[in-house]
Amino acid sequence: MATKTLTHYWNGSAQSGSGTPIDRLSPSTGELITKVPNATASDVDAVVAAARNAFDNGPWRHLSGMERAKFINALADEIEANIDELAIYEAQETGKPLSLARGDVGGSANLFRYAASHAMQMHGDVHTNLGKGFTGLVTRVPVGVTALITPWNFPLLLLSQKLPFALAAGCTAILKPSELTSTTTVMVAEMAKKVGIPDGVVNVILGYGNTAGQKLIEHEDVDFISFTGSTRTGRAVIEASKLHLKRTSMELGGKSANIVFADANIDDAIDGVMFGVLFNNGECCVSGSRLLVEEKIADEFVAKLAKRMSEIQVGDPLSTGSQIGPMIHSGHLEAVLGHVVKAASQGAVVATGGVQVNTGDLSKGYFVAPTVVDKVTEKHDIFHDEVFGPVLAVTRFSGTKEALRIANATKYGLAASVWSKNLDTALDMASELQAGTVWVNTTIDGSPQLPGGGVKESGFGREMGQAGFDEFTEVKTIQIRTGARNRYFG
Ligand code: TXE
Repeated sequence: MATKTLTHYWNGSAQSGSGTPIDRLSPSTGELITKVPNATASDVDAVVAAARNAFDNGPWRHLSGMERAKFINALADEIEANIDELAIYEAQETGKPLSLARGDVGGSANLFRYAASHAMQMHGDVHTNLGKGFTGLVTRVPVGVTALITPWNFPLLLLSQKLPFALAAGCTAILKPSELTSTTTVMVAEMAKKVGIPDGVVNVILGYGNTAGQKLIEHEDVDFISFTGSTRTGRAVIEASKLHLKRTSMELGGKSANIVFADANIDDAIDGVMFGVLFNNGECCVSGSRLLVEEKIADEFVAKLAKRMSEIQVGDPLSTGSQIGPMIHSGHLEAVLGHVVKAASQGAVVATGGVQVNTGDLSKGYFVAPTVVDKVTEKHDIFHDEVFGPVLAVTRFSGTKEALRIANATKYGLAASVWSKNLDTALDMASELQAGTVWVNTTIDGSPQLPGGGVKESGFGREMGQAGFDEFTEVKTIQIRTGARNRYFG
């Protein structure tokens, strides 16, 4: 595909901006694939002014929920109609296999449809038993101008966990994608225009996080920041939000465990563990990057797993048959391999992988062989650090109590999976695991109705489900007295 040149987008039209463009090179081939403008402070002021004006003075928040739902559903139709193009750009820029990118596009359309149903159901409560002549209305109103900041691993899908919910609530939005993966976000803004969403409701600002992003989160006229990304940047966002006491929602990093008991269906568990750590090249916030396996089955389980992992097809994301693609950029490739080298130097055992794959067609990309690091304990850094690649850290345990202690022994709390056919074991674990989501005999599963999010240093706030919609609303109470006033001063 030819190089794509992007522009910012506000007030319903493309805006070239004034900063020096950023070159996005393919993580598979090193070719220039996208030119991305890098917003200046005045570009950020302009995009925020557009969103502010559309919220304060535009029609969007005054439309009926039914009307907003029609627009959001039309956007879902557009996303589906453009699945081929959207998926290719996603696969090219992120390095995820094309089949997975197509799944992300379909999942995104579903999120828009689900969120549209919330637009129609947004309502409050009426209190009529507060005493004679006293009525209370507890209403839900849109939170206002929202900044939706997304990372590079699922550009469209993570945007779709935010944008349609913001739109359903009547908010206006400024989308800030990663400079590495901006194309599909701009395409969504263009589609919003095409389906007739009023100008200024969906806007995009492009560029680096520490300049464009930082200016955006500090801006007085942004009311709410919905952020997905690293825990380190999440802290910076919270710090900036203190300036004007903005509300925030944080979807941050993780070190999720797949916990396999001896009574599990072992073949299902092996498949689940592989899916958990290899899904999206391992660049996934809920990645099952730790395996906790019961001691009595551990040797056999790890041997089988390592063999299966070594057979995975690593390749160009656009080639059929590739099961995982390259890391997002060269610095990340080095970081991922560095975690493995450090683990080995601290005494863990690399059972398979741990190397770059750079032969033949893959010589110019950032490919990592699926990796299993065995005999990991809480003393090893790899037990705690988010690797964000196809690297599994294996720890053995004996019994439910120890499994639980080891599972909870990280600063993160995004997700966990339990593999057991014993209902008592599964439910006891599920209730005590410190995680926003627990899967039982499945992993990285879900549906738009089910909220996701973290505890501990994985963040706060929820996306999807009723809870995800509520994030974009504010509760407003209206108290009405009728009849003669019971005078205080007589
Ligand atoms: O994320 P950042 P990065 C983890 C993962 C990865 C690491 C670094 O371990 O290796 O984070 O990735 C914008 N003000 N995750 O550096 O920096 C940025 O432009 C405002 C986990 O890419 O958190 C991008 O749009 N915005 C994660 C978004 O924040 C700022 C997914 C995320 O970037 C900003 C991705 C600032 N000061 C990485 N600095 C997950 N939970 O899925 C950056 N940004």
